[in-house]
Amino acid sequence: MTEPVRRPTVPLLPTESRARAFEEALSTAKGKHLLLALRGHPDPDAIACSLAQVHIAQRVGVRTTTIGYCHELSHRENRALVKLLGVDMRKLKSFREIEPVDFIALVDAHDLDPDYTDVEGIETLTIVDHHRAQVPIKARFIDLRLDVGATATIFVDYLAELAPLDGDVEEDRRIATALMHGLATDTDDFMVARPGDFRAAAQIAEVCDRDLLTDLSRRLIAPTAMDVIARALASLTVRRSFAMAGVGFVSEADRDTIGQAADFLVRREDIDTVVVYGVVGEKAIEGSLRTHSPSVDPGAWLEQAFGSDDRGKPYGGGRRDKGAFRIPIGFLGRATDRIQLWQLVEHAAKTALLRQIGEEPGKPGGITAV
Ligand SMILES: [Mn+2]
Repeated sequence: MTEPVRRPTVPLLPTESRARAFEEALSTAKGKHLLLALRGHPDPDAIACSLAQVHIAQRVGVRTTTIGYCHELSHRENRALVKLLGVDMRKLKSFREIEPVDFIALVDAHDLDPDYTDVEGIETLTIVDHHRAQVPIKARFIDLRLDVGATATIFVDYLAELAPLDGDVEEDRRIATALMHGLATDTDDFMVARPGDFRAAAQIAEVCDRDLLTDLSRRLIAPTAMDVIARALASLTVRRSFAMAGVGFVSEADRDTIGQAADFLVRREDIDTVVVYGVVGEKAIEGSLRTHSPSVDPGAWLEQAFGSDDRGKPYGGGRRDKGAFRIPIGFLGRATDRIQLWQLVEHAAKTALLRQIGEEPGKPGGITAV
């Protein structure tokens, strides 16, 4: 076979050599225009890695690097990040909206967002990501590491090798701070960080702007999430170290608030596991589990509690310290008496959860019918 094959660099290069290979690929864009095309709603990890790649691209002589995105900066905290760090980002749909793009680069994603248009014929130069590839990926340089909690960790590696950050340079401090923030948000404040993430954080800690980092990590809670948390607190039932809360009806746009409520409640001192559930979009009972109990395996636990659908697929799944479930309510969703519908859901969910923790519903200490 003489056909040239662009092999992914992943299986071929040890991590130490990848920084140089990344630099080499990037230097193909010397004097050219590179578009860092972010996928989905840009998050702190993706934004931080973009800043790092722009920094390295400047060093190798890329003429212009544009950071582009096509979906809103959705959380106020992400907008705050962009503002506080003065990140120059361009919202665009068509690649023709900006000066001609010579090459594309992807960070924290391994395929181009399908919502971009006029992308044909432009080569993807580099892909740096930490998500398992769901689709075949193609680029001149690929670094896909599944053993890190954030793409920021990979960029800390590159920077150390290619363009060490200097604590006396404002721009360098800004990049380090963004990377630290990306690392923190992608690893749930290092709770699920891997050894590589800790090493990366240690490497950039000295260069970070501590005040700016504090401002960035003052997490905001959306009013809708606050409302769902309030409902969860009002309906909280605690049994030994287990807690559960039903939050009623939640719109599809606000489904993440159920997980946020669970994140909040699991911090209660006397419990180690919590399940928060609600009816989302009048279509399904959805719930989130959070635990720091060593004996609770979220996936197995939820499967035992709620079982499986007709095809044998469990309603719930999870790993490590979190899990989620979704049980379609089908025709019942059309019921116009929402109070009754909720009572039914609440009863079914509580019954299943109490059985799972070994309490017989309806018996003293259990629940009584509403
Ligand atoms: Mn990430």
